Amino acid sequence: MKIRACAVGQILAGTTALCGLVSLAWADQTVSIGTVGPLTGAYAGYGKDSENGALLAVERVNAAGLTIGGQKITLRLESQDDAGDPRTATQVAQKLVDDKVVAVVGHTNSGTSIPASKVYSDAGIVQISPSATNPAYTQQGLKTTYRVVATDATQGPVLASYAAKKLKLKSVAIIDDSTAYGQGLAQEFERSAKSAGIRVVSHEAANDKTIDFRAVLTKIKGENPDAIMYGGADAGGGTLAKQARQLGLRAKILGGDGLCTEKMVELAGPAVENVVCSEASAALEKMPGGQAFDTAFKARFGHPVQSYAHYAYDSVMVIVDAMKRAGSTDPANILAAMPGTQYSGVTGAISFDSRGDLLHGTISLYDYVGGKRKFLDQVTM
Ligand code: ABU
Repeated sequence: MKIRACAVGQILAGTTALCGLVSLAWADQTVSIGTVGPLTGAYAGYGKDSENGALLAVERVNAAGLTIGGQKITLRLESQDDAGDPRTATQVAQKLVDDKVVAVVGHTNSGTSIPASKVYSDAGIVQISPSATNPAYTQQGLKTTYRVVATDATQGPVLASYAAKKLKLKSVAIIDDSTAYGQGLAQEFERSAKSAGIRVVSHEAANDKTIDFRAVLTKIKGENPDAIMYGGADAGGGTLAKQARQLGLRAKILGGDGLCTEKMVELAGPAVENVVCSEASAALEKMPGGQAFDTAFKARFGHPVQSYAHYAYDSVMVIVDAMKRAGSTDPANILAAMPGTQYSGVTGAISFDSRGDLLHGTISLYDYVGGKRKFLDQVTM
C-alpha cells in the first residue's frame, strides 16, 4: 500500500519529494463521476449549463474535503459530449463505463438518456438525469435509472389544466419536434387538453432542427386557435414564437421545460411576451438554496443559471450522499444505497420512488414580462 500511495502522490503533486512524505500514509484516492449531455449542436446550452452545475458541485465537495470509509477522496469530473444524438449517447456512455466512472450525471435529453440507460444498467452504474422528463426513461425496469425532475406525465396535464382553467383557452394547435421529449410532452398535453374541454384543431410534426415554421404557421393561422402548444426545445420554440408574431398570429405560445428558459427572451424577441410555459420542478427563486446557488454560480461562471445547472449540482451531491451512506465508492454499493436517499438539496427534498422518479415533484408555470421570465403558479404532487 505504501508503494501505491507513493505513486498516486507523485502523480497528484508532480514531485518526487512528496512521494517520500506520503509514503507513510494513505494517499488520496481519485474517484471519477461522469457527466454527459450535448456540448455541441442545438442543445449545447442545456448541456453546458448542466456540466457547469456538476463541476461546481465537484469543486465544492473537494474544497470541503471528502472522506469515505476512512479514505480521503478527490472527486474528478469526466465530461462527455453526446451532441443530443441517441447513437453518440450510447458510444460516450460506453466510454464512461470503460473509464471506470463510479456514477453518471446525465444525459440531458430524454432521447439520449433512454438509449444510454441500457449501457449503464449492464455495467451496474447509477445514472441520474438532471433534466430528462419523458416517463419512459424510468419505466424500463432498470435499477440504475434516476432523475431529479418531475416527468411529462405530470407536466403535460398541469400545463393543459392551466391553459383551460386560468388562461380560459378554448382551442389549441399542437406542433412537436418528433423527439422523445417533444413528442411525448405534446401527447401528454393533448390528452389532458381534450379532457379539459380544449379543442385540438391540429397536431403537426416538425423536427429538432426545424428553424422555418412559416408554412405550418400559415396553415395554423387559418385554423385560428387561441394557442399553439410546442413540444420541443427553446431553439425551435423561440423561432416559432417570433415567426408566429411576424405572420400576425395573436395566439398564446405554450411549452414545457425545454422551452421555458432564460434564453427564450433572446430567441423569441418581443414575441416572448406571448409565451406561457412550465418547468418540471419548483422555481429556482422558490427553492431552499436557489438564490444562494444562483449567486455562487454567477461568481464562478460569469452568468446566471440558464436551465438545468442546479439539478446537475444536486445530482452530484446525491451520488456523494450515497457514497457516504454506503461507506464506499464502489459502483455496486452506491447503487445499493440509492433507494435510501433522503437528501435536502438546492432544488428541495430529494427522495425516489421504486422506479427512480422523484417523490413529491413540482411543476411551475411562468410567463415573460418586460423581457424577464415571471413565476405564475406551481403544483406539487
Ligand atoms: N425535459 C426537457 C429537456 C430534456 C429532455 O429531453 O427531456
